[in-house]
Amino acid sequence: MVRPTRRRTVGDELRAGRTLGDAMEADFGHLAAGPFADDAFPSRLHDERVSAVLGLALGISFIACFLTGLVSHFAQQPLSLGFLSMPASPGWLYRVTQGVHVASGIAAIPLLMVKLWSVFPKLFAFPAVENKAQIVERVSIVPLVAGSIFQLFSGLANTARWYPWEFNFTVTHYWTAYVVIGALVAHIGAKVSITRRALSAEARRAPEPPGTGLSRRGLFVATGGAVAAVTLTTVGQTVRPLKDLAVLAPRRPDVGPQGVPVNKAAAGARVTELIADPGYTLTIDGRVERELKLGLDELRALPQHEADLAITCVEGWSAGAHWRGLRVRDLLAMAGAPEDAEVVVHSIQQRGAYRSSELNVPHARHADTLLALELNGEVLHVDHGYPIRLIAPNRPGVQQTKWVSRLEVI
Ligand SMILES: Nc1nc2c(c(=O)[nH]1)N[C@H]1C(S)=C(S)[C@@H](COP(=O)(O)O)O[C@H]1N2
Ligand SMILES: [Mo]
Repeated sequence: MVRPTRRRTVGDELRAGRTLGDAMEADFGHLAAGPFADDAFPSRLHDERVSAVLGLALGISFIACFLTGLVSHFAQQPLSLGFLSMPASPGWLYRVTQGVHVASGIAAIPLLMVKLWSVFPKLFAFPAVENKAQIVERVSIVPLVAGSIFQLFSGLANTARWYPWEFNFTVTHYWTAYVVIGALVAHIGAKVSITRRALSAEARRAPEPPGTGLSRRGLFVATGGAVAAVTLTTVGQTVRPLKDLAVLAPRRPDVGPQGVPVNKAAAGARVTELIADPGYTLTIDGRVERELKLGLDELRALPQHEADLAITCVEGWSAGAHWRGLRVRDLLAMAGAPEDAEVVVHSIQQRGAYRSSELNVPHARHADTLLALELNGEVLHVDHGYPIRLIAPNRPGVQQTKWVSRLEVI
């Protein structure tokens, strides 16, 4: 009598000492079809070394983007978080960190696309996991991929001032950054040994994977070319010598009244009538010995100072310009403000997020922190903040308050 052989189950295989992956394969392998079949993704570029090299490039750009993003975030915190406050020099620092932030984010877009393409067959891997540790690794892919796509898309949209959403961009972009970096650290931890192997000198010398079609080297050249193309066509928004190449940048750093771009025009800020008032005055009050109210003629008669300073918009463009006006520290001294004065700079603008900003002590005391009356040799244009605007070194553009009407010493 022939006893029917019982089908061996995953449990039998595991008891026989097989790994989870092999046991699944033995029991269910015959079901693997369509995208789950071994030969479903024929390109030879779904390859360990391709994924590792792209992963390394992406990791570097994400970390650069994250750290420079933190600089920008902390630069915009209120004075009460003083230990995080920005120094006033070197004057070019924020321009560089914010330029790197936006450029590394833009460069990451083609990198992420190619990386996702190189690894996407793993979504259909059969069996889905080989061992229990992989469950954690696979689940952490969800916040990593979803968060990365969200950060790059929302950041890019922000550079174009396009807000197709209801949430607050800065808050959401900031907190999601931690989700992505946390998931990235977990991912690097899980992949560190594979990555080491795939990036080793030996793997570099190894022949191209078998098959036809684009080679690994060809893919790297094409991806590098895409990164170079998106960088060179946008970075001119902040790197002046490349301005003529910046065909994909939302801003050209030399296009605007008096050769400087404008973010919020006087009409949009509803200040046109307020600034045309002949009785326009600058008030200096708060923690001062004598409150001052100075008319425009009085301001123009005071000693003027000149400085070359950049406006660096958080959106990624920056423009250097020549400014002339009053040193804030001279005005503070006139009013008898204490040495450790911090200042809230108020605009005459009645509504809007950026109608005031704060000066910490280093900024308030810096010789180049000006209330400017002139820009590039002319009286300030209304859209640049006529009659008076703040301009100071090493500071995000959102804090370069226009149409200033009051310095409140605190
Ligand atoms: N009162 C006021 N000041 C403001 C703004 C504003 O909306 N209102 N926008 C800020 C932003 S976001 C930037 S980038 C700079 C731009 O200055 P500009 O228009 O002279 O180039 O002004 C800043 N000062
Ligand atoms: Mo800005």
